[in-house]
Amino acid sequence: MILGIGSGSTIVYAVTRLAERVRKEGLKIVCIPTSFQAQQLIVTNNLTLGSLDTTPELDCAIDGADEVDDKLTLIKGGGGCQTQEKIVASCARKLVIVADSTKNSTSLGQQYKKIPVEVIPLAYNPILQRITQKFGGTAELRMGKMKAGPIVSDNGNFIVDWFFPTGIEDWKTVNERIKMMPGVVETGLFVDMAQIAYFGGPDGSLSVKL
Ligand code: DER
Repeated sequence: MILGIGSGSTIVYAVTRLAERVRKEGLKIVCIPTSFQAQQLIVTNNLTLGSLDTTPELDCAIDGADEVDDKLTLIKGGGGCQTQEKIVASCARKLVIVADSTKNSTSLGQQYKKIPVEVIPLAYNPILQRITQKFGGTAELRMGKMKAGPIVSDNGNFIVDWFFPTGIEDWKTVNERIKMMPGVVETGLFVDMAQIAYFGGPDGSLSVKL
């Protein structure tokens, strides 16, 4: 199997379990990373590291999410990795989301209030203005906590966080219009990409959204 490996904290549990099964069952799996973090996760778990250069068609990708609505529209990018995550997910026949139950919403914005947008550094200020002028809400450049200045993505870009207003339903159109803004690299809106989402509850329960 050619398997995309997402980024964030929840994926760590999935990769740990995957590595256990590969060891015990001798599964033949090539893992495609979606970030430097995912690459380190694959290597430190002694899984086979692959790339889109050699295997551009994946059987499946497993990833986390910041929020999942009832149409399986996702907000991703809480960890600033949405660009490579979306590329890898687009190459996979199936995108499987693993998250805790706090990510499970009926509509976006109930629990997670922002949409990350990766932008070319030159364009961050015009995009901050344009997004809020066109769609409302507020937007800010994501600043580092343990690094002076803005955070820099794995691709050398900035992240703009758009705190969107309530009432938006047509995420497909919003996503397309933001993507068309000069300087936007990728949004954290994953529309019509995921086929299934598994949510783990604090009591160890499991719920599934299809
Ligand atoms: O940055 C990302 O897209 C991550 O996958 C994020 O959406 C989920 O991270 P978490 O599993 O740490 O909540």
